[in-house]
Amino acid sequence: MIVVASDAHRDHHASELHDGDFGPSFEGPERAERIASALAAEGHALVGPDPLDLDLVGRVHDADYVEFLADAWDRWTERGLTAPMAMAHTWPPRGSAGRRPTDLVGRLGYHSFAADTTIGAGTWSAVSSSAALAQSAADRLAADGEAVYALCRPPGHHATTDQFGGYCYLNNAAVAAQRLVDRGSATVAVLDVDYHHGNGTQHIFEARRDVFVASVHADPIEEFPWFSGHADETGVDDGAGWTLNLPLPRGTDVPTWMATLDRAVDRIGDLGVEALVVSLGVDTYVGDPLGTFALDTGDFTLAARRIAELGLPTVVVQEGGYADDALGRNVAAFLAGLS
Ligand code: OKP
Ligand code: ZN
Repeated sequence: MIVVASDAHRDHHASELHDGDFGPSFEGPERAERIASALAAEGHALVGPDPLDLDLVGRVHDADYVEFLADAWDRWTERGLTAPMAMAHTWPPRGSAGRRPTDLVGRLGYHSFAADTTIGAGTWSAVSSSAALAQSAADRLAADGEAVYALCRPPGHHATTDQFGGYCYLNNAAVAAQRLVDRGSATVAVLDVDYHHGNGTQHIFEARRDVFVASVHADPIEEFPWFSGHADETGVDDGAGWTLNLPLPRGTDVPTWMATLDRAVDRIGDLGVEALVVSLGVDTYVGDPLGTFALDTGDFTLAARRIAELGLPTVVVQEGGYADDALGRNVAAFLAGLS
């Protein structure tokens, strides 16, 4: 399978406020390195991305937000701040007017929703490259119909139209889905199997009837991202019925997870969409430090086989997965089941 990958991610090594401790993020460069070497060893062909099309990004994110992300690090240093990571410490109180602060520190709060995600010197270059991988994967799929894997880092599914958080800045899966629409697919499904709810992807597409978003994840009542991903969120306005959330309790066993995946896959099959984007988080792995599900490496192959039964042109976009030692084999196992 074609794997679209880049080294630009290496300069992005963020910090994270994790349960009260501030330290290196779980989402580090090692992740992509492990996946790339495992896939190369399996004989997959690694290719680089084309330059990012900012007009494409502007169809799934607010233009002001993208400009903010691109400039934030320079504005941080120009403001005389010397900390190695730019981050917010204040978010809008519920019911606030929501006016956008002009000062950078206030703007960081306006454009983020979690203290687990910071911006450093190499962040924009990694983020824009990660989105370019998703764009290029979609272009390749549109050209020849063969499934493509985008080794995106940082991940994207938590990034909303105008907020970063959950280690995500630009929504790579949304970029891929939008590209497939722009290249002629009337309808596309995003199937998000990451342990965490893809709140950003839902937010971007919830009022649209051309991109269906289905997600199997830990119940947000007891897990990050806490505030969306409930079963009764089924789409908004024109998008009514075009969002499917299948939350599961922490500690859910593998047979239950597989049966729930089946429900999402069946629904996608019933809708008759023309293309598929898989948001592949492997933090459902039994050994993942951020997850509580129990999938083993072979289960990723079984999951992929089930998804492949849809027979849809498919782009796979990397999301989470933090058991660094097992990341490569888990992703390789999934791709093996797809083809
Ligand atoms: C990103 B993706 C831990 C709490 C906040 C939550 C994890 C973000 C997961 N420090 N971070 O969905 O894998
Ligand atoms: Zn996750």
